[in-house]
Amino acid sequence: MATTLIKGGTVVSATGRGEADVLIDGETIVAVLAPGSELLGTDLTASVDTVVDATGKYVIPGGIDAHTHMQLPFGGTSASDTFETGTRAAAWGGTTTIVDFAVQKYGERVEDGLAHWHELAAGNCAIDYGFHQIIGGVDEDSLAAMPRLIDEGVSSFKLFMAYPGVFYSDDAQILKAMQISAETGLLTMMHAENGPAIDVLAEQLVAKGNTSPYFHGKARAWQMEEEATHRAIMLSNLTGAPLYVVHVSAKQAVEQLAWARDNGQNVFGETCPQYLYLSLEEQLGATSEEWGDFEGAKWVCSTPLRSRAEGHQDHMWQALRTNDLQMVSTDHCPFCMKDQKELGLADFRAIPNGIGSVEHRMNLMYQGVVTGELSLERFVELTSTTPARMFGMYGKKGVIQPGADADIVVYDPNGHTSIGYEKTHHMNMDHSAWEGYEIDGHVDTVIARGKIIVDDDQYLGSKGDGKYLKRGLSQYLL
Ligand code: DUC
Ligand code: ZN
Ligand code: ZN
Ligand code: ZN
Repeated sequence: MATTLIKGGTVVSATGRGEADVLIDGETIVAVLAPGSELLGTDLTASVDTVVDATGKYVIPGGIDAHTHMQLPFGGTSASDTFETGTRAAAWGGTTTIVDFAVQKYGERVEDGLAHWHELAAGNCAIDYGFHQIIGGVDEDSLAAMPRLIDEGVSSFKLFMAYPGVFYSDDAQILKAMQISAETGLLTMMHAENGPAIDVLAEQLVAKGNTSPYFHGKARAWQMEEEATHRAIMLSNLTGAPLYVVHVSAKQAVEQLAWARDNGQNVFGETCPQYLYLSLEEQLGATSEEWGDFEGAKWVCSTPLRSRAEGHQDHMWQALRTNDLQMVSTDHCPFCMKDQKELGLADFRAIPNGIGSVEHRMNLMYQGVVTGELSLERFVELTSTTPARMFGMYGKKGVIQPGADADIVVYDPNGHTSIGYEKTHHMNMDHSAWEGYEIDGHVDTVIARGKIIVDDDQYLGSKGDGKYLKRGLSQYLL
């Protein structure tokens, strides 16, 4: 097996940092050594196959993006990244594991939905991948199938309180699914927005001629997120189901989660880079020669971007520091403007929802370290260690220690990354939602299960490098 030594860097974990060399044998980390690369008197530098010089750089566990939607069918089209293009873009940005959402459509067998997702991903991924299961139709069959997901390595499922007629679950369905969650340890993931009420607001806006992308955010008001988050929390309280609320963007929803956690409930929340950096005001102001005020469609996602004047973004950063929110994922769900987002030119309700960020999450979150919003250790915890624990991968993933998979990023704090469509863009989209972002930091080397897949701006990976990850139960279960 090939051996690699990462030498001279500062190894960072969720709990601390220190200068150390990391020895990799094949796919696995075998030692974290005091600086100097000597093991029992042997100079390793001379005896390994490859030496990676990490002097002056951070050596961090590879990013884990636990919320992606490659090829998700949505609004008559499908998310534009395949597993091949999306995982390659992820690798470029220092993410070495994704957890994507397999879809059970209404009326479909859960097993068939999952099998289809395996077909889409198998042999196509640059990095390791796992699945959550979207339960798009809670009924007797899907409820019976849910416990069997655990044997398939799928230890979490997602329900939608939004999107009536598409993926939606009502309270009775949520209650039944949560009872199974409580019994089995399957983690309940919730898209918490009051979909039926949102649909009424959206219809009323469109009837008055308010059809532009900005009104997507007006219809999906923060009250709709707060209310649904509270309802999910109370159903979790009643049933004892562990609850993970995805893509939290409203400060009032964070307050619900904080309240529940302070009451001793096992509930968790994730936010995404778009809710930290982007705002409804910027979306309203967005215009271009090509698209006019439809430019704002680039940032149509759900939950929506929130008002900066109302302070949501600042509150998200704060909640990441105080552990009211525990993770940052992307909700990567890319759509091109041409032929996809433009389906909603006349009516914002027909704009496919989603932003592509899988390539940029690590850099965007590192920028939070630069600006003093996060410590370096908290950055590692939010982007890798907690995702690994939350979704039953810790030990193999999320940590640099002997026995762990050698998923490692050498990150250069003195490097620079300019984000934009013509620049560092590998996602299969015709624009970037992050145009013009300048990052004080750079992903220099990416190692996935021992293989160097990105090295100094060269891509060395290939499709099929990534393997399916059978996940265990959440390591946050009580
Ligand atoms: N939100 C999005 O922005 N896209 C896909 C699904 C979702 O809930
Ligand atoms: Zn969602
Ligand atoms: Zn999502
Ligand atoms: Zn470089």
